[in-house]
Amino acid sequence: MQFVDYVTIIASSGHGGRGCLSFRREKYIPFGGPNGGDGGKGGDVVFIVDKQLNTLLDYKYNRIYNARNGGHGMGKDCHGQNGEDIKISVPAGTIIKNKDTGEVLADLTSEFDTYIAARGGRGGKGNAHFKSSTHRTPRFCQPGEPGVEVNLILELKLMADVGLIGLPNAGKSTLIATISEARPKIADYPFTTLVPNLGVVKSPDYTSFVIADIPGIIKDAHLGAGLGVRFLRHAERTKMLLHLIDVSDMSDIDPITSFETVCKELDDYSSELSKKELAIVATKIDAASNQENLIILKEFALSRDIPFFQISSAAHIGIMELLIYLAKRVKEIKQTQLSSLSVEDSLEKVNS
Ligand SMILES: Nc1nc2c(ncn2[C@@H]2O[C@H](COP(=O)(O)OP(=O)(O)OP(=O)(O)O)[C@@H](O)[C@H]2O)c(=O)[nH]1
Ligand SMILES: [Mg+2]
Repeated sequence: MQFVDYVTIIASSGHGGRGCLSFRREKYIPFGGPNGGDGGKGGDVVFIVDKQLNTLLDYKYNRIYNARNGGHGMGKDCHGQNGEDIKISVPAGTIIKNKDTGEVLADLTSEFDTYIAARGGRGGKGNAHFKSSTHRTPRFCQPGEPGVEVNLILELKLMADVGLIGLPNAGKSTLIATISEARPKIADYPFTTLVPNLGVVKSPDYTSFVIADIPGIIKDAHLGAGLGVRFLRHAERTKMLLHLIDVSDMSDIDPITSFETVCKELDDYSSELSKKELAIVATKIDAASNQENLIILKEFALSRDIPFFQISSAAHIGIMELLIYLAKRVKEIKQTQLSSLSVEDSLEKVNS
């Protein structure tokens, strides 16, 4: 399936129905009084999260969404029909922005989160609404309120706990295929992975977390080299990053240069991202006959106090240790985030 993480759409809500001007006319009932009903409300445009989805593909080609108008009010106090809402299902992690101002309108992260992007116009009041003891024959009614049209940007930032980053061919897709049910394409040429892949990892303590394989980053990616850095937006919401570095004999790049190249691109993309918790993973150690690169990288990680792991996805070496560590850290980071949120909440309550 094609992965689309950025689309622009036009959404308009329905016009409210017109109120009705009418009087009761029946045999033997003179001066029956006003009985014009109210108009129906215009339909809303509503976004709702559907966890089954993981792309915005549906909205790439269908870009215009119009909710239905409200029905007009009718005589005999009949209310016009309310216009039907349009429900637009989006994947979790969709950010909705106003295209004209760039303002973030909503960030839909959990299942069934909803956002009303365009509210339907109110129906106009019929003349029955305006009768009073002093005004018994109101000969007026209200028109319905117009709907609104909004230009929106939908941007998807995947909701993963751990992001895999590294140069092309570092072994990112092989690792995600080893530890989850995800089956990305794997090959010995750069840029095999062209779009991010998600995998659910069942860790040894029976908890699970989501891992994202982010397409390879190369020098000058922020200037558009290779696939560029646009997929790095999917690393922004992760709790931590795993930086994979090939230390096998096949690698023709020194591990520290490899590390620094990717870090520089992260930093140029966003300083927030480069501050994210990181662990270094030396990959393909089954094919490292001379362990020079491995030792250099390990010493480098130790000197910088960065957690270090060495694995071989092919020979299944070191995978379990890595999983135990990831499950533990993801859980701890989630807990700190939750407790800092509740502290913020209680501070807000005290202030208000
Ligand atoms: N010997 C050995 N080869 C591996 C291992 N892991 C990956 N490879 C090989 O390395 C090559 C690249 O692996 P991928 O998993 O496609 O690398 P990637 O980082 O996803 O690459 P891009 O998608 O291009 O960024 C493939 O030929 C894999 O078979 C490993 O643990 N040992
Ligand atoms: Mg890949």
